[in-house]
Amino acid sequence: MPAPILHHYPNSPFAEKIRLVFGLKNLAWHSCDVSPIMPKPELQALTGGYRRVPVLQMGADIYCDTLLICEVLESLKPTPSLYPQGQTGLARTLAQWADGTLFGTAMAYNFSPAGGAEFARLNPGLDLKAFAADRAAMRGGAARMYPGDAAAAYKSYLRRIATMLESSQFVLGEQLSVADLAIYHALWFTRRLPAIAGVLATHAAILPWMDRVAALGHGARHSTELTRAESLVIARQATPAVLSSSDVFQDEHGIALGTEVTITAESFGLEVTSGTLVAATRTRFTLARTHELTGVVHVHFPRIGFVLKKAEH
Ligand SMILES: N[C@@H](CCC(=O)N[C@@H](CS)C(=O)NCC(=O)O)C(=O)O
Repeated sequence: MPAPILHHYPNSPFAEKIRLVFGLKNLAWHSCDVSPIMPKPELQALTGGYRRVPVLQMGADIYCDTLLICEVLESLKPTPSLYPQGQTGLARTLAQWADGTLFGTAMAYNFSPAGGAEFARLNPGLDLKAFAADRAAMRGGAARMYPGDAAAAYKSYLRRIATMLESSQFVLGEQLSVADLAIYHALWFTRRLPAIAGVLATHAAILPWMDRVAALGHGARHSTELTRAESLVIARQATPAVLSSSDVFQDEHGIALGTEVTITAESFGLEVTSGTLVAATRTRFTLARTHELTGVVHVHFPRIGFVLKKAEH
């Protein structure tokens, strides 16, 4: 089994979610740094186009989106589980709300004028104009929430989260779940901006819970950073894992296995990945594709949040 490689950057909240999964499961992993803005030629050589962060690489298997990465790491090491027994639907649904609604609201709050100025102060090396232009292009013209609306909604959501924590250690009870990690990563970015982090202290339960989640740590991160070029060599020297024969093909699109297809995120970062559809299970798609820098790789996406189409020739 090849060691997991996480393609990420330090400031990425979604990457923090996965770093904490490594901590929860005490997994060994390699880190490979990605630029926070385009261009990202090495990452896109691996994914075929998808540019969001993080991406998990296991040899010549490339897993996009934290929804899927969590499932992959859960199969790699089932305990401690991200999905407590009897609460799997609730944990996944709450995590989806957090990754979508809560995260969008938190980021609009974080990049309101005071938070944006603090971010600029703490990241003097970052070209802020290029960063803002990159994210505006990723939103594809969709507006970000207005600061006042974001502040009001964020405060309501923090009240709700605090209520969930009134009588238990974690949001769904005494066992941590994927919902804690999804809620946590949105708040984590706010906490890194001291000028606006005070909002997290308005409810007594939130910061101690954040400390409990942070205490998971990041697992056994290899002490040496993998270079982007090395990650490509690893892909080239590996062969994609054999697809499980027990996975039932589920066709919802009228697209047979073996068809040339494209996969695109539903929103935010619409770069297209194309390849041959080699698996379509209940929950994920797998494309086989070839790039001169990687050889044949399998790129995996969750169904939820992604659009599958036949390639146009
Ligand atoms: N649904 C995706 C969202 C990932 C996401 O939006 N990541 C942010 C960073 S936290 C991103 O990719 N930003 C643009 C970039 O880094 O290029 C997931 O769960 O992985």
